Amino acid sequence: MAAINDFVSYETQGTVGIVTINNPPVNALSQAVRAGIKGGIAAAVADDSVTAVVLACAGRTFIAGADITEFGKPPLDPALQDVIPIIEASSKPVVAAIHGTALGGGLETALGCHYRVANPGARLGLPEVKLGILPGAGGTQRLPRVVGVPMALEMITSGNPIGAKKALSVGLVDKIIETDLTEGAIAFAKQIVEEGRPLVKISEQNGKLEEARKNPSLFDDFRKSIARKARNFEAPENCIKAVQASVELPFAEGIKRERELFMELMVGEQAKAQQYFFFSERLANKIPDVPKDTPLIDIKSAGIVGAGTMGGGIAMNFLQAGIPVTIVETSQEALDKGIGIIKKNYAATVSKGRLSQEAMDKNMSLLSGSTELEDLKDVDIVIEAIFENMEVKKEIFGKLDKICKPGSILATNTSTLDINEIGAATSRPEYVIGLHFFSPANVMKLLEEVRTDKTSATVMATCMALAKKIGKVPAMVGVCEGFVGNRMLAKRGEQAGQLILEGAKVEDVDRVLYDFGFPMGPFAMSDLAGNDVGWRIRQGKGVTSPVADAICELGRFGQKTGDGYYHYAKGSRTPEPDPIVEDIIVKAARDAGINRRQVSDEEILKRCIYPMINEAAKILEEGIATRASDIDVIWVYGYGWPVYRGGPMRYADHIGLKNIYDDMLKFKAEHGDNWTPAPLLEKLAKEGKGFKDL
Ligand code: HSC
Repeated sequence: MAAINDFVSYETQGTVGIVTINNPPVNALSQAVRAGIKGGIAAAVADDSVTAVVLACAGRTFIAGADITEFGKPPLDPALQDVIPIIEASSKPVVAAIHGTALGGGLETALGCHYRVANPGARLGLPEVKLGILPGAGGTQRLPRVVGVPMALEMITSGNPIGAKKALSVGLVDKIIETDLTEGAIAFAKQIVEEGRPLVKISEQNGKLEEARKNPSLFDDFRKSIARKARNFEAPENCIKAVQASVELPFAEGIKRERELFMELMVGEQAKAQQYFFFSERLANKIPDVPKDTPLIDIKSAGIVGAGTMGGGIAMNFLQAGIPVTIVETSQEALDKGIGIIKKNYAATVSKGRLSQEAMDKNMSLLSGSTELEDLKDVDIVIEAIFENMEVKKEIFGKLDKICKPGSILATNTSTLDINEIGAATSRPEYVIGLHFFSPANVMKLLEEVRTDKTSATVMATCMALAKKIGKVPAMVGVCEGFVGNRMLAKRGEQAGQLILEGAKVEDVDRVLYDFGFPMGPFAMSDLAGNDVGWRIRQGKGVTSPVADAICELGRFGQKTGDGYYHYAKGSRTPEPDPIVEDIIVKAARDAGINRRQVSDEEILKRCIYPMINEAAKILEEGIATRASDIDVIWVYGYGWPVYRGGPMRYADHIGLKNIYDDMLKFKAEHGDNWTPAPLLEKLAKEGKGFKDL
């Protein structure tokens, strides 16, 4: 085997030249890899002993894309968009041998090859849109030529990969290799030569574009179909324009257009924020005082206490991952109801075609119910998901401690209670941890994991790995009231409530936050979650909130009762402003001696967002969150913070901490000490720094 450079090698097997990339962990297309591919192809073309070439990757995956760490730095030759045409121009057929994931620039490289073979588990996609950009090395021009325009639009604007079987059916791969991939690819390459099959240059294939040429409204129809999902995002629109160029322009012109549209996005704030977020999500997996090689507990079974909405949703995550679950309720009736809801949820997914009946049956077969905690004695982890009551939780944890085998993890889904205290109710506090799922628990990606003073490294490392296994994105935080997410949310809620007393309309507050990019504003969110939830918590704490309480006293619990902060017509989820609510607010303001006034959209936004940022600064100072970027992960995945703004901490840095600090002082002069800037915010602002500098 001859080394082309440190990351790419060239060897021959009979008449086939093999160019192998070895750039762990994901074979990203760094400058050296690009140079190596160029050199490898040149070596194969110059090698008279070979008639065909295989492009393969060592390690766990085919090329997973451009090297994102090179983005924003001066470009280094050779550019990928220059290397791919060299592959395509090879006088000998080049076969890409795909395993793992061929993503972004990786798939674009494979599309430059004349043929593609893959193993059955391979996944292929163009996820650039998730990084705020578009495929910039020919992907928007070549993919539609292979899979047709509608499918290319879908793949490029969603960024979601497809499996090998699907790829085969649409012509994106030519063969699935069930045995050794490289050997299979070599055999395939030889066969190509023996059969005298052509060098398929995708750039010259126009057949699949014809249909789109006859249907000019296709692009506008597609735009409309993704409008809700793509709201406020810049990249999907440029993706559509680039694919449109593949239909309307000759290949070379289309490539130029792709480049322009790519660069437009690349220099924008959204791309920077989304790329920052990509690394933030991965950084959140790392806990500084938990070494990488910490031994893990093998989680082969789970128990869940409580078959309510949360318990059921949590169970579904485990079932989906193939982990058997025993769910425990206090009565058979409650148990049957809970299991019935899980079944109904799966059935709905089956009817929408998003789950096969077979998969549903398999999931349900992994679920068992019980009314006895004793049935959890052998499980590897228990997650308690009952109502928020410290005494009851302590009692349950005390019992679980005695029932469960040594070494099993005892987790609580509490969103408010002190988990140190819960841990102290057991003889194994080092095995106690918070696993705070977000509702609906089978949908929301975030898992806020809460370490106590005693949680062991093994338990933390196990729960971080477990999150990934059940399809969640974890962030580890410490114990405090509301942990990270809800503690910050409470600050936004306080201001939203205050703003409507001062004169802002409920629908204005919601509109401003919706326009900012949240899926909905705080009042619509409260109506969705149920206004009675907060009411009960306030009653428990002996605190009042005049407007929110008055709304609940009228039985206006939100969408489920048809009325809340808004009115909902029968069977509708569309919020309609309701004069009754306005009357309640006006009266509450009068009682509090507040002179109502016009409140600007700018003030609404600042007053809702800045207190959250200030609270986050306190959270960081207290060491409750490890890094500012972990807070961003929590807000994007748990609360729908728009990812194109990176998260609250990244947004704060974008606005400038000095600007936020100055506004905080202005608000303090008007509204009092609640607005006192956190010492960390003050320090960073005065030093001209951002959270990124911590
Ligand atoms: C692209 O390809 C643009 C093209 O159109 C070309 C444009 C040409 C013009 C360019 C002009 C400038 N780069 O996720 P994991 C790291 S855009 C660098 O935990 P998994 C990751 O940070 C790219 N690093 O593993 C982590 O590092 P850590 C399109 C990358 O097994 C480690 O690898 N491609 C990287 O759960 C392991 O990652 C994508 O968006 C990259 N491309 O998942 C794919 N990808 O250990 C992005 C990963 O230090 N990658 N790393 O924390 C993924 O989706 C996942 O990593 C995989 C593996 C599914 C590949």
